[in-house]
Amino acid sequence: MSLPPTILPSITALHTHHPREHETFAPQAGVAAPRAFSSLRGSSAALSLNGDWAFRLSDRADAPDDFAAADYDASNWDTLAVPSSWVLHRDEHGQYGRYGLPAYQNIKFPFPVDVPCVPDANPTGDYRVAFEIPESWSGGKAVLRFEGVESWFKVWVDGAPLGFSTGSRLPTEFVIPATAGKHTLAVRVHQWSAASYLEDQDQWWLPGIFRDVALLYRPPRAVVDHFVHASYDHTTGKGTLKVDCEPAGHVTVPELGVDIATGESVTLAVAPWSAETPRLYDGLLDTGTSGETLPLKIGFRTVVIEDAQIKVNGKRVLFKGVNRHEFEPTRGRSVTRETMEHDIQLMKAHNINAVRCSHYPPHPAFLDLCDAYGLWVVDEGDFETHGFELCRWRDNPTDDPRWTAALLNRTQRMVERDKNHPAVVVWSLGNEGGMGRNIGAMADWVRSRDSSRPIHYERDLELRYVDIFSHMYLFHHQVEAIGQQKEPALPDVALDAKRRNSPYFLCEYAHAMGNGPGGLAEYQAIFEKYPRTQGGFVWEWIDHGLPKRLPDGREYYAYGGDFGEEIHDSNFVCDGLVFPDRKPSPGLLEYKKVIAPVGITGDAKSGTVTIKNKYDFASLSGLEFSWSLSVGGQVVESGTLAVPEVAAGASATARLPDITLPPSLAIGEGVWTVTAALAKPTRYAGRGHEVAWGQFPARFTAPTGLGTDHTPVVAQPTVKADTVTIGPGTFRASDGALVALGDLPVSDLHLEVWRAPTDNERFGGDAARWRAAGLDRLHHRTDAVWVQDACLFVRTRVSAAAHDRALQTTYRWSSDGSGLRLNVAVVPKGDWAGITIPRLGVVLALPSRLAQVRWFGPGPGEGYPDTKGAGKLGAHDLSIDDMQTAYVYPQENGARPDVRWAEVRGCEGEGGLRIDGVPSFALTARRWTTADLDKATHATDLTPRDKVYLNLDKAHAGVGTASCGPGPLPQYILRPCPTEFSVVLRPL
Ligand code: IPT
Repeated sequence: MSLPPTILPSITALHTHHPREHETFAPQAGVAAPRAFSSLRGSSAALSLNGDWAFRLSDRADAPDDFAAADYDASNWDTLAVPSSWVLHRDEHGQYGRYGLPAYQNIKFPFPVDVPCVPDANPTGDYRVAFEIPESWSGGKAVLRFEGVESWFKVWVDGAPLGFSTGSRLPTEFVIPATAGKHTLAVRVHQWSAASYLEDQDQWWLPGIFRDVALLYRPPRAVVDHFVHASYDHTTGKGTLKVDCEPAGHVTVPELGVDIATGESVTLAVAPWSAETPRLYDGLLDTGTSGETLPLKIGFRTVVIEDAQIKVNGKRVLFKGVNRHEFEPTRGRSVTRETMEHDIQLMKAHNINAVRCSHYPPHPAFLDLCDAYGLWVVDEGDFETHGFELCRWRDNPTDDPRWTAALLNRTQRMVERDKNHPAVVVWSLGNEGGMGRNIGAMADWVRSRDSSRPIHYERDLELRYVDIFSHMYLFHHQVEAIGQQKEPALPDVALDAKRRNSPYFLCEYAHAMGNGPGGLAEYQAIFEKYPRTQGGFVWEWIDHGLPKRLPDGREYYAYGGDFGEEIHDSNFVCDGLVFPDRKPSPGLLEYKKVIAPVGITGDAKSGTVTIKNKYDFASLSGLEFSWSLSVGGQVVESGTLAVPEVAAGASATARLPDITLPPSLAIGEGVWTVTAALAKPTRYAGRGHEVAWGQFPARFTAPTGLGTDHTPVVAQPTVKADTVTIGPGTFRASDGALVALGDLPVSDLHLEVWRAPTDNERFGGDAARWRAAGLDRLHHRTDAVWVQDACLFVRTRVSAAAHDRALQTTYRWSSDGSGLRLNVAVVPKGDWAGITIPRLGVVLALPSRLAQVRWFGPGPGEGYPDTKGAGKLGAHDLSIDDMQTAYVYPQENGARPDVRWAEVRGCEGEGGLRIDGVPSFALTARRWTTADLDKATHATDLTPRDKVYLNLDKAHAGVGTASCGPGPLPQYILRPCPTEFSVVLRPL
C-alpha cells in the first residue's frame, strides 16, 4: 500500500549504517611489507614496549578517538599489562568482569552473520604508552612492531594516525622516523571487526594486544628481509646454502668454512636437520651496516613429495603429532616463552615429533624452539570461517573475491615471517573455511614464493589446489583404505589420479576430550603399515579451562557457558592431552606408549627380545636398554641389555639373560620388562628418561591363589535369626545383603551397568541412548534368597522404570573359610536388541577410613579397553584420592583394568579388604557414587561422602573418540548377553 503523495511524512534520517572503518574488507593500511622474523635479530637496538599501558575500555566502537592526541590527559585511565587480553583480568578476589568476560563458541559466530558488519556492542580498548627514541638512532628508522593484536587495531604516534591492521595472530610493522625524544603511542583495538569473520577458530574470544610490542632501530643498510635456502641432497650427503637478502650482503658459516655473498650458493658436505637430529649451523649475515650483524640458524633439509609420500632428506617421515593452540589458563594466548619451552619439552618427552599450529601462526619464539629441539611443524594461516557452514556457506569469504586480498595478506604474512625455519615443513593455508577460489589464490602465491614446502588445506578434499590429502577424524577402516590407495574415486579423473598419488595424514584425529582418546593403537598400526598414511595430529594439546573461583575460595576450571554467554559450546574447549595446568592426562601417557620410537617384543621361550627402531633417521645410540624380571609384581632380578646398532627402520635381536629362579620364587605371574631410556641428558629430559618399554610373560608364569575358579568350597553357611554367615561374610537373611566382611562393614553391594558418561559418550556417543534405556536409574528387586550346596544365593531383577526388559542377576556367595567368593550371573530378559551398556560389575560401599589401594595389574594410571597400552603390569600403590583423574568436566575415570588382586586399607595401613580376581577385574575406588559423578559438571561439585565406593567390574566398554570422530571400535562395545564373573573378598 502506498500513501497519496500529499500525506507522505517527511523523513529526517537520524542514522544509516555505513560500514565503519573496522568493517571493511581491507586487511591493513599504512604498514610495512612483511618479512622474516629472523630479520629482527640484528644486533641493533630494540626496545620492548611490553609493560603497563594506560587503558580504557568502551562497550561500543564509536567512542571519540581524541585520546590519541599527544597531550591527551589519560591520568584517570586504568593500567593494563601489555601483552594480555583485557577479558582475562581478575580482581583481587579472583573474579572476572572488570573488562568484560571471555566467551567460548566453537563453530557458531557469537554475533549475527552479516558480512562485513559486526554489532554496535563492540568492546573497544584504547591504549596509551610513552616511549623515547634515543639520540643514537637518528639517521636511521624506527619500526613499531606488534606481534599480535585481536582483532582490529589502529595506531597513532604523537596524535598522527599511522594506519590499521587485522590478522590477530600475525605481525604488523609501522615505520616511523627515528626522531630522538619522547613520544606517545596510542592504539585503539576493537574486539569485533570484519576480520572476525576470518577468525572463527574453536577457542575463547580473547581481545587485546596479546603478543609483544617492540620498537626496533633500523640503521641504514640494515637487513630488511632475508630468505635462507638450505637444502640437503641425501644421495650426496651435501647441503646447498643460498641466502637472499635485501639489501645485499655477506654470509659466513664459520663451522663450515662458508664465506659467500648473498644470492650466491655453495654446496658442501653437511649434517642434515631433522626433527630427530635437529642439527643447526650458526651463521652470520652482514650487510655492511656498522654495528649490525644478523645471526642465522641454518638447518639443511629438503622436503619433497614422491611415491605418494612426504619425504624429508629422501625418507618417508611419520608424523606423531599434536595440534597446538596457544593457551595458558591465566594468560590465555599470551603464552610465555617458558611455557612454550615447557610444552616442547613435554611433547618431546612423550615421543611427539610434530606440531600443527592450529589454527594460526604461533608466537615466533615457538618456532625457534622447534628448530632447536626438533619438531616437524605444519605452520597454519590465521584463517577459519567455520561459522558460515551453519549458514550453508552463504557469503563464505573463502569463495568471495571481496576477501581475496585479506586472505592473501594473511598467507603472505605467515610465509614471510616464518620462511627461515627448518622445522616448518608444511604450509597450511588455514582451517575449516569450506572451499573456494581464494584457496587457489593463496596456494598459487605460496608456490610462487616458496616452492620448497608442500601445501596443506584439509577442506580442499579434491586437491584442486594443495599437495597433501588430509582429513579430520576419519574412521580407522577409511584410513586403512587410503593407505592402500583404495579410497573412493573422485568424479574428476585427473584430480582422482593426482589425489591417489598424494601423501596422506590426519590433520586432526583422536579428539582428546575428557576420558580418551580410545583407538590410538589401531590408528598407529595403520600408519606404520602403509607408507602413504603418514600419521596424524591428535586434537589437541591442552584443555583451555579458565580458572574461576567459588565464593568459598575453591577454584575450578571454567568452560563455555560459565561466563553467561548467550550461545556457547560448553566444555568442547577442553579437549587436550594435558590438563589446563599442563599435567599430562592419561591420554598423553597412552599416546606416548603408542607412538614410542622403539618397538620392544620378546619371547621368554627363546630368550630373545626384538628391538625395532621406529625412528625415521636416528639410530638407537642415544638409548640404553635394561631388563627386569618380576614375579607377582616384585622385581627379582634386573640388569642392562646389550642391544646391537640398529639403523632407523631396522630391527635387531638381543638375548635375555638365562635366569633360573628357585622354585620358591617362581610362583605367580612372571613378567619380563625391557626398557629403552635416554643414555645421556637431552634438552627435554635427563638421562634415564624412559622412552619405550615392552613386557612379555616369563616362562613359568601362572596365576595363583584364591583367584581361580578351582578353590575348594569348604565353609558351610550358618543361618541364625535374621543373619546368614559364610566364612568371613555376614548377610541379612531377609534380602541376602552383605553387611560385613569380618569386622569391616559393607553396604549396598549391587550390580551396576552405568558409568558417568565420558565427554565422548555425551557428545556423539551413546550416553543419550543409555539414559533413554534407563541404565542410569535401575531398580533392584530381590526375587529370592536361599541357601543351597554351601552357597547363599540372592536372585534379583534389575530393571528401569517404564521398561519391561531386565537383567536377572544372581549373586552366589561361598567360602573356603578365609575368603568369601562372589559369583555374579547376569541374564538379560526381554528385548535388549540394539542396546549397549557402558560397563558391567558390582559396586559396594565401605567405611570412609579406607584410603589406600595396592594392586597387582597394569598401572599406575587408569585404563579402558581401548586406552590401556600405557599400563605396566606390576604392583602399584596409590591413595584413593590419587586414583581419580580430575577431568575438567567430571566423568567416568580412574578404572584400573585387568587387576589380579587389590588391597584396600586405611591410611596408616590398617586393615581393610583384599579382592582377588578370577582371574582379573577392573577396579575403581571413589569417595562418591556413580550418580554423584554423573551429576557433577565441574570438579568442585564433587564432595567426598562418608563412604568409599569400590567398583569391581567384569567389563568396561571402550571410550573411543565420538565427541569428534569414531566411537569405540566394534571389539570394544559391550552388548548384554548371559554372563558370569567372580571375585574373592577377604578381610585384612
Ligand atoms: C575441528 C576443528 O578443526 C577444530 O578446530 C576443533 O574445533 C575440532 O573440530 C573439535 O574440537 S572441526 C570438526 C567439525 C570436525
